Amino acid sequence: MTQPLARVLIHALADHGAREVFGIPGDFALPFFRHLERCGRLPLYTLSHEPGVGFAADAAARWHGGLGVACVTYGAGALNMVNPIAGAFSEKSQVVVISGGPGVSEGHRGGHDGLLLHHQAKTLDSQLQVFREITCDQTRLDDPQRAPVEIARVLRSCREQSRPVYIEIPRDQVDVPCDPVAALPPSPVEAEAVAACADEVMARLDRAERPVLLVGVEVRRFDLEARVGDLARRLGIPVATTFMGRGLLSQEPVPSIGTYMGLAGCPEISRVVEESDALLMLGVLLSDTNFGVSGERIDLRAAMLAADRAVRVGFHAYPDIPLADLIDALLDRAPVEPSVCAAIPAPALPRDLVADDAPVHPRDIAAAVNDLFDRAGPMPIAADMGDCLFTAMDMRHTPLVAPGYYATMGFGVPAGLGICAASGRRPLVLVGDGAFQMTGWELGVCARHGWAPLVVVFNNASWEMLRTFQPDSGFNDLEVWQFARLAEALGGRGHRATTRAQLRAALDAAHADESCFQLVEVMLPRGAISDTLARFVGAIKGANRPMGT
Ligand code: TPP
Repeated sequence: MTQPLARVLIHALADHGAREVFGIPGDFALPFFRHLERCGRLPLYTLSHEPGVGFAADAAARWHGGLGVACVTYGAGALNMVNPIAGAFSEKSQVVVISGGPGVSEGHRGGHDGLLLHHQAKTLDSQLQVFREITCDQTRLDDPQRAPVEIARVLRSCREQSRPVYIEIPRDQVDVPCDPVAALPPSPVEAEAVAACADEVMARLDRAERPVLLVGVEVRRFDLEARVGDLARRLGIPVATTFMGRGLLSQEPVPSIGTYMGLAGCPEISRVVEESDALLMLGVLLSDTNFGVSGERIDLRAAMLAADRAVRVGFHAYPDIPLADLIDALLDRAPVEPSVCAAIPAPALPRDLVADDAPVHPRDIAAAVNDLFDRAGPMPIAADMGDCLFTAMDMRHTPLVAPGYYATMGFGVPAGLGICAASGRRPLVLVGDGAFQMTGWELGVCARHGWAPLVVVFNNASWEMLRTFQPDSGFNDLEVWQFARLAEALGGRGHRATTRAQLRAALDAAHADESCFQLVEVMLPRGAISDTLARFVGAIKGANRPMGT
């Protein structure tokens, strides 16, 4: 039975794993938004600025392992979302961009016969061309006959490749009758290739004396945490997460040794991973941040890597092996009962904050958060780029979303809102003052949607991470904004802490009040940075040193 094209798209999104839509309308998107609201299949959360929409959709996708949907208008709206979608592409997040577009009947104007269309950049296609670069599949729904197969293909690409996709819906096509979308079967996989690959991986693990599992974001993107946890237990292999994968398997009882960060990380963890004689990397992105700036400390040619639907075992390459298929094949070959794992203690985290009048150091924030989690239970964390993310490495292992590789600022607050929508849970948001200046205003939408995140602003009146790279700079100084005072104006409650005693009191008060968002502004002296950031910057400076110095 046919339905308006907009409805067909909404149902297809939900059937492929979307649970909500984030968006900001515009005249090219109004007809689609009308359908979204009336259809009611997916809740619609409007925000204030398109970067926030993109980040929230990305975080929602990361959280529930389904599709995150970002719905915007043509030109001024969609092009405003290029940065978050580029980040989602880099970090393999399943975001669907839906943009309204010029009607099919308007398509021949734009320069040929007179009037240009507002929001148009260079040509009517410019936006599609831009998104071609940062999405893995695209379609413009200008033919209702083909629309169901186009939608099915694009949404399958999003799921299978775990990268963003782009769908443009011309504003005059929204109500055109259209057949429903039949989901495509998974792309075919050669079972014998999977078996051969799993045999080789198992043989290497069996021979090894010091095997280690290093897990990365694809494990979460493809909803494989429970299966990987099972595999680690049955094989009796210790598990480390990458920097990007921090938070993975935090709900699983696995022999965890913490987060690997190479030179930037805890030396004991680095030693275990780097000295492994069979390092199995599952869903790991080979990036500088994941490998503590340099991959040279690990012999990547000897390691085993399953990512991007391919597996590399030493010099052997197996194309077209989805991560889930490999893990299932390894589980088939693993012992049924758990195996003993030689204990490798995870490093101690800061705890037991001394609540005195001393100024606050980022380590104190980690201790205060750990104390809070110990007392009241852990919260999911959304972190921005900046020292707040490095400080999060000293917090208890709990689900975390953060731009650990693409490293864009502005992610933290909207990502926290994405978690609110996607999980119904209250997140802890960590954000620097510089990043808060970019997207912190999105907290103003909390009252409308009934969200009450707990936000901690690391206020050092500085782009401190950059100052660490370049200590003699003046341009990294920021003014001291009164963020706690802004909270009330945005419908929340603010707390300001300058001492460690005030920090504890502020966190406790903020945690106790769930009636609105809470903003705890922690004043930090310039130059006070986490040990992890200090090591990270030191490692980068070392890596960039000219040869021979
Ligand atoms: N613009 C974006 C969108 N992302 C970036 N990563 C940068 C610029 C470059 N950058 C990296 S860290 C940083 C900047 C500007 C400073 C971050 O400042 P703040 O949020 O206050 O955190 P802090 O470094 O003080 O911990």
